Amino acid sequence: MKKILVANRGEIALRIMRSAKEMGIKTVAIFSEADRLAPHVLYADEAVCVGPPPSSESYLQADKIIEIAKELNVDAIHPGFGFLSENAEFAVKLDKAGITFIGPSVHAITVMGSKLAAKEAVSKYDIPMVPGTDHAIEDVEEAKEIAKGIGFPVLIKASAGGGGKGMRVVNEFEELEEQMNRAISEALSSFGDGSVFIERYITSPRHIEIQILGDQHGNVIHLCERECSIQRRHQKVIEEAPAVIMTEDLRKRMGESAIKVAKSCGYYGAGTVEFLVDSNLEYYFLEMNTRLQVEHPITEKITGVDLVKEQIKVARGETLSIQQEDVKINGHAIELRVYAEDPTNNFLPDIGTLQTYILPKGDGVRVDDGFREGMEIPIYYDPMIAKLVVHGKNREEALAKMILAIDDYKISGIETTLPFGKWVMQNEHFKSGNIDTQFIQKYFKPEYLDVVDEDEMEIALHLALQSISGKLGSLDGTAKSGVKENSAGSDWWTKRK
Ligand code: MV4
Repeated sequence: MKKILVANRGEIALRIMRSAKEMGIKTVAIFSEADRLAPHVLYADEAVCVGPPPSSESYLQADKIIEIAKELNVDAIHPGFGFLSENAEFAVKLDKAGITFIGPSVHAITVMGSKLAAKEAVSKYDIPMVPGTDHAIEDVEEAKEIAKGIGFPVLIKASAGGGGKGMRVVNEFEELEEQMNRAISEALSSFGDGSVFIERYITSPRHIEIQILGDQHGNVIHLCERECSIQRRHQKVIEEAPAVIMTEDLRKRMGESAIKVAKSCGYYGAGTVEFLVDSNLEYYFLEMNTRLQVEHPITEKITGVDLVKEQIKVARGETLSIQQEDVKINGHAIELRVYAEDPTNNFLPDIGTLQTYILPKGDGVRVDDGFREGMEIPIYYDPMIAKLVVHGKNREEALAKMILAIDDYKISGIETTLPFGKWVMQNEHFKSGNIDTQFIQKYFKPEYLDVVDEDEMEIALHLALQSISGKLGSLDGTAKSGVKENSAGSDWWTKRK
């Protein structure tokens, strides 16, 4: 494998290219017209424009990307996450083109892409599942019988759904019929597939996932867990590893279950098995993600394993370079996703220019990002600017490092989730490890962030220096007036007071 094309953008494209370069493999970037000067384009050995800014016309153009790969003699494509990463059709096309897909088999992607097919596949492996149906139901009378057997509250889920879409909680028998009909028509219109199923509703569960790694020779190991309960609208904001509630025994059992899930679909490459964990520490298989995940760095920190390198080695047909006994947890890692979103305004995306962008530094601090100072955040893609990852010898040290790193991370021009992250790190419930998927809903109020940040004078000074040196606007080539930018900067400064 001499040359890899990364079919992605931003921080994950850079992350993948770094590991490829370390392994002596050449890299090819693809980019949309909105990303001409993006860091991933500048970092790659070669780069090709795939089309206009919208993803559907660029990063999702499977055939075009394969044509580029053929022209440039690319051996393998890494899809990153999102975009084409869990698209079985893309994997089939690559196979036909004689290009290696750095990811699992078409079969694994297909089975785990359907919740009902996944349940069916794992059913022979003695894996704890939430009580419920293992088949699609369309009949309301059947649903009533099943729900009575399970007991209320129940949850209706769409088989083709994802990210919480198409889910409906039903608290009592009287609501069931109406909610069933709504769920079916919603599933039909959103996913073109009206299959739904019913489960017991686990109230306030924790979301804990297990990282697994398999090779093409049947070996599968797990790399411990990530606690991902701090989410809003099914989007993770903070993850940590290991999980506070984990015990040696629970980790062993969940790890073994995750390996069984992987074996049920002949999994190879890096994958993640998601579980719900209830207040009695009972766990239930939820679904499997057949890709590298956003939050993979915290696992890399505590295990010392480079997951991207392992993916590449597995794709080359090599056996895993580590065995289960070699996996040891070293310290504690936390990730904060820095989104261009305003946490004081319902986390609405905040677009604009990164007028100030200064990274935190220090031992145990890793920032995976895809932007530079002066760049605009494109509106076409995910609003994640960066992942701020810290690693300490224990959780207390990791928390302290995270708070300092948030303070040292200077961003102006757009609102971000950094102040929200600091609030979480200082929250008593979070500090004691008392968290579940309802955490933000239960404890967070936007007004908790309405404090004047003492960093703001420092940022104002930075902006003033920038305008004197005429640095602003240099990245997109337009000669912006320093005075104008400076007044935008002070606007920002007064707005927060
Ligand atoms: C559940 C659940 C409670 N009980 N299933 C949400 C996304 C989808 N992947 C599964 N989800 C859930 N399934 C049962 N039987 C609660 C959730 C859920 C959730 C899960 C993981 C992380 C955050 C969540 C937020 C709300 C609900």
